[in-house]
Amino acid sequence: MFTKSIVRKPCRAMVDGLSSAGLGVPDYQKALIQHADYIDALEQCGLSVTVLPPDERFPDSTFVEDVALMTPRCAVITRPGAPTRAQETRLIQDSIRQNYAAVKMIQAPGTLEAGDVMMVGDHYYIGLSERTNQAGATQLITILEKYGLSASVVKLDKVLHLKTGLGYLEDNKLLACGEFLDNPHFNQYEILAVDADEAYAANSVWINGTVLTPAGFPKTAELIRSAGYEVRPVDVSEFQKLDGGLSCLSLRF
Ligand code: CIR
Repeated sequence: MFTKSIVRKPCRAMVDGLSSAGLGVPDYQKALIQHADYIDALEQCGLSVTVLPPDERFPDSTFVEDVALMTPRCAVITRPGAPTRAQETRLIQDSIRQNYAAVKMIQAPGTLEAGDVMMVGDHYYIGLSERTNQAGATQLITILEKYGLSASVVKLDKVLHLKTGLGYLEDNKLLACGEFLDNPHFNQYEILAVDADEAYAANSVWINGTVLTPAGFPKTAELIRSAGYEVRPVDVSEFQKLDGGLSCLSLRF
């Protein structure tokens, strides 16, 4: 169960955020409304929500998931591979330290964005991507092992982050799309296959029994519902324009 979360309000400069989606420029006012709805959804799932202020220096800073990994035993401040995001870790440190006694850091030459890290109980899958390199993954594995946790790496082919195409829904159920559908790393899970035309919805998030899904992806919502979960759609279209999914918008712990 999770009890807390941290989010950061989007800044006006989000219109300059990194994007490969080809969906146009986000509408800032709409993004603010969607972000407020997202906070509401977290609260309805039983989480307290710490809302950090927008920071105009960092267009992508609303995607807080990438800059820290929160485990039940320690937190890890990452080292983002995207140069424009590298300094975001300085913004998040205080709020992490307020919540954790044990805080570790990924160091150069390692890079790691926690959108590439998926927690499955005490095991963590780390995606090797354009943002997360082997050195970053190796450091994270060493840190996690020190706390009695385990980790393994998965090489990514197409997606931005590991959790762009995967969402662990607990109870051995794994939402998966594209390159992850027949990946032997995930053979042991019951795969809930997301259709290619709803790939964005693979980034759905289990929170205390409810699954938050992006609004507008009815087949995936039904897939999750028929697997026995309560589904709570949240409209995050303006964040999708920046390649950001539901999970990217919060740290949950
Ligand atoms: C970026 O490219 O870094 C942002 N525009 C989107 C980050 C999405 N984060 C995530 O998937 N965990």
